[in-house]
Amino acid sequence: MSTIITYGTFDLLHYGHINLLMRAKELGDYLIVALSTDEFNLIKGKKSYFNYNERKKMLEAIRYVDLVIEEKSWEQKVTDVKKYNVNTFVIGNDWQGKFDFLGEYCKVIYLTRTDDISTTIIKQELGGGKI
Ligand code: C2G
Repeated sequence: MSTIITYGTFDLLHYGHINLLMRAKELGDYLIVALSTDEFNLIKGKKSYFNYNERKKMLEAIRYVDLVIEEKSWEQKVTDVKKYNVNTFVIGNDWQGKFDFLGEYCKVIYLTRTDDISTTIIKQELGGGKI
């Protein structure tokens, strides 16, 4: 069984997230999503609209996702890769190169981000009254 792991906040879930998760799952058999906790989001400088439990519930409903775990720190990735016997680490190419160090433990793949959609765009357009 080939295990994939990816990390993120996944707030205001949208088709860019789904594209990422779908392609990640195509790379193996079992997809783990390490979901940023509300506390870690603050460290990342992010404030999510949905809290951790709400975001977890939505991710667990996605057919590509097999397990959701907490992402609490920048430093947990090597531990996670070992703990879950991960074969491939996957993330969007907005992080290109940032996690190459994981190559010592597993494959590292950066997938192309989906254009013209982001949580920030959604917030700006809704916040600006543009429905
Ligand atoms: N994503 C994408 N296309 C978009 C928006 C997001 O492919 N239009 C991808 C991102 O590249 C990331 C995943 O969806 O792989 C989750 O996006 P975020 O929630 O923004 O993740 P981020 O805050 O970058 O967290 O330790 C790593 C961090 O936790 C990553």
